[in-house]
Formats: sequence, C-alpha cells, structure tokens
Amino acid sequence: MQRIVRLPLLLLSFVLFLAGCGEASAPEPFGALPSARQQEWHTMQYYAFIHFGPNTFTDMEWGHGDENPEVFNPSELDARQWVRTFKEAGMQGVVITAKHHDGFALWPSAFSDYTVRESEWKDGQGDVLRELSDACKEYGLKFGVYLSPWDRNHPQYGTDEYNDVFKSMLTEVLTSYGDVFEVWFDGANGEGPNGKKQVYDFPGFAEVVRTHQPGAVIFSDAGPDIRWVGNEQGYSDTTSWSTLNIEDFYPGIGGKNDELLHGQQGGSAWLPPEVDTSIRPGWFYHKDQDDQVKSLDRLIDTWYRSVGMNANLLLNIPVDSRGLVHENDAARLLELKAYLDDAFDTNLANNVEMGATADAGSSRGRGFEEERAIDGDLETYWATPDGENSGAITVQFDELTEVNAILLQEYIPLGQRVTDFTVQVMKDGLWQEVASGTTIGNRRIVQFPRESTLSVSVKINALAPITLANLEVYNTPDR
Ligand code: FUL
Repeated sequence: MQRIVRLPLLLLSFVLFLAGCGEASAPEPFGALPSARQQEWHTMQYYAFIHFGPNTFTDMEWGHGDENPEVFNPSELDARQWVRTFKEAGMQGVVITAKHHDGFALWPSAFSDYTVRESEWKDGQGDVLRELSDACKEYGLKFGVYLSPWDRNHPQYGTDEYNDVFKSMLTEVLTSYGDVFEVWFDGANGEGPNGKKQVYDFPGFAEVVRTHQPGAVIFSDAGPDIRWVGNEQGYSDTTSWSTLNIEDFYPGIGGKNDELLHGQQGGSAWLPPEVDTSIRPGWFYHKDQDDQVKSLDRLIDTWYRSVGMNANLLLNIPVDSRGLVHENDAARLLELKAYLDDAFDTNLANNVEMGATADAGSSRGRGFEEERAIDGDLETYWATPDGENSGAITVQFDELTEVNAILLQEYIPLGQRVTDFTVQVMKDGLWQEVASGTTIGNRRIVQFPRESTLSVSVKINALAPITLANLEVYNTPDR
C-alpha cells in the first residue's frame, strides 16, 4: 500500500528534477517582430541592382517613353556573364529594372506594345527576364524585379484601368520566371503621355505579390516588408531601428528621409532598411562614366555603412550597351570581394586555436549561456534574465591577439532591443574603451584602432532582456 502511494510522489519529484535540468524559458518577444520572409531577407547581405533598358542606348536616366523601342539592341547580351560576375563578387541575388519609368518592358508583355518584342534585339524574340532568371538558377543566385508604377509610355496611365494593366504586368513577371525574392516598387509618380498622374493602388499591387510570390519581400518607402533608407548615396546610420510607424508612410512620400534613415524606436511595424546605391554616378550605363566607377575605398565604406549598419546593400551595376557588365565595374567588384575575404575570413571569437571563450556576468540559464553568442549559430543566443536589461559579455583569448573590429547581431525573431553599447579591450590589466555605438539590430560592425589584447568586452543596454545571437571579432587589413 505504502509503495503505491510513494510511486506517484517519486515520479513527480523525478519530473520536477528533469524540469530543473531543462532549458530556461526564452524571453518574451519585444515590440514589432519580423515575418518569416523578412527574416529570410535579413540573412542576405549584398546583392546586385541592374538598370537596363532604352536609356542604356540613348544615354538617358529617365526616358520619356517615346523613344523608338528599336533602340534597345544589345550586341552581345550575356546574362550568364552578369550573374557569374555577381557570384564571384560574393553577391546573393539580383534585382533588375523589368520596367523603368519609360514603360519599356524587358519581357514581351501582352499588356504593352513597348517591350523587347518591339525592339531590334533578337528580332523581337528575346526576353531579358528569361535569360537572367535562367542564369540565376544556374548559378544559385536569387532573382528579383523592379517595376516602376510610373509609366511614361502606357496610353492608359492616368486612368483607373492602368492599375489593372500594372497588376497584369506584375502577374506576368511573378508567374513566368520561378521564385522571386524581392519586388522593388519605385514611388515616383509623374505624368503619363496624356499629361495625367496616376493614383496608384499600392495595396492591390501588394496583394498580387502575396498571391503569386508569398515568399518575396516588397520594397518601397513604406514597405510593407523593407524600406528605403532615405538616400541614394549608399549609407544607413549608426542608429538604425528596424521598426517604423508604417501608418505614417506611403510609397513616394517626400520629406521624411531622416525617419527612413534611422527608423523609429518602438515603431508599429518591422520595416528594416535596404541601402540602394550605384557603383557609378548614374543608375543607367553611360560610356562617359566608364572611368567614374567608385573607388575601392568608397565601396568598402559603403559596405560598412550598409551591411555593417543593420541594412542590406543593393549595389547597382548598370549593364552596358553591349549587354555586359563592364570590365571596370567587374574588376572593382572583385577587389571589394578580396578585401571582404581578407577582413572577415577569420572570426577570432570562435577560433579554437586562439582558445577563445565567452564570459558574461549572468544569463537566463541553460540554453541561453554566453557561449551561444560565439557558437557561429544564429539560431542560438545569449539572453539575460527578466528584469536585467543591461549586461556585459567578454571574449577571452589564450594569447595576445590583434583586433580592430567587432560584429554584433541581436536575435531579431524576438524583436530589436539594444539602445547602446560600448566596446572595451583589456590593456595593461585595465579596461580601455575603444568604441561605442547605439543600436545593433540584425547586424552592426564597429571598427576601432588596432589593439593587441587578451580580451574584448561589450557592455550593452537594452529596452528588455538582451538577446545576442552573434559576437564576432576581427583583425581587418589596413586600407
Ligand atoms: C529612383 C528612380 O527615379 C531612379 O531612376 C532609379 O531607378 C532609382 C533606383 O530609383 O526613384
């Protein structure tokens, strides 16, 4: 009889014992959170933008829409060369101007008579989107499209019917070329051939994207998935919130560039920034800019100020009138790749040979220890207990190690929390501050003068318990 009573008690204590050994509980989510498609986009860093169309042949940036479609006639178009170049450059995808403001479609759309079909190229039998999407599949890059709602050619632009025309063109693009990772909506809203402006049905355009490409992120000043960073010079900023009060924004909104640049702390929606900029002064190819490809130093700077400041980098490389990525641009892209390889191939914080270990004053317990921040796995993270919104994490090396950069990533599926941080290195037995910053978000890279040290420490303040998915330490080459 006694035994029968004792058994459940024993079982209960065993279960309680197991629970005690189990994982601690995860922190509560904080504020607006990223969707699955946004999280996927956050794993990218760097991809190509291509501006290509009649402007490439007329030396213009904004075609009027009345240029003869026959001018579009690349002599040796080779989309495989573009994608091969981008892949070698370390890029993960491509976004092409399927239709720019002049209205010219790079595919033979049934809803326009201003397309590749009306051009001289391949006697009107060509399809640039087909060639590019095929090349992307071959080389394993993601394929994305820019479609300008502003259309300076379409006779129906400026009428209600045009919104349906645009949706039909969008549908063609989203259903004919396989997976699309990003749809880029330009907000420009000028006059069409009849002198009228269009009232765009953006919610309807987004619905078409969701229906046919549910995994694609939609870009505009107001997302709904990723936002313009507020400038075309190629920079995000040291303070960069992935959240924004989406209700106060719409595509093409002017005068709010500062909010777009920094985001808004506590904003109602997850709407992270994408930095778009061109490798040359123009978006389209102009022969007289062949010698104005941005310097390596400028591109490295752009990279740190975008990928290193909570954004992804969409770098424009205009295909030239031969239909090729120009030699000068290709060479510069490879120089940038060589620099990045040199700089980021060896993460000193997770280098077994250096005997690197992590140490923090406290963590929530099992499953959230500080080692999770240096294990190279973005799915695991160091988290502080509830009520502890500040903390410090230290990386120690076995021997003196030269360091000059640190990469930090919050565990963003639970929201963005960090408001500020400082980086210190141990020098002659004393902590010395070498850098400080504000937000971290998805990714923050901070550079500082090179120091030889046994340990690097990061002090963090947040709005909720810290959730740090990644801490990497580097000794990047001098520039
Ligand atoms: C702008 C356009 O007007 C430019 O021509 C270019 O396409 C740039 C990326 O977006 O709004």
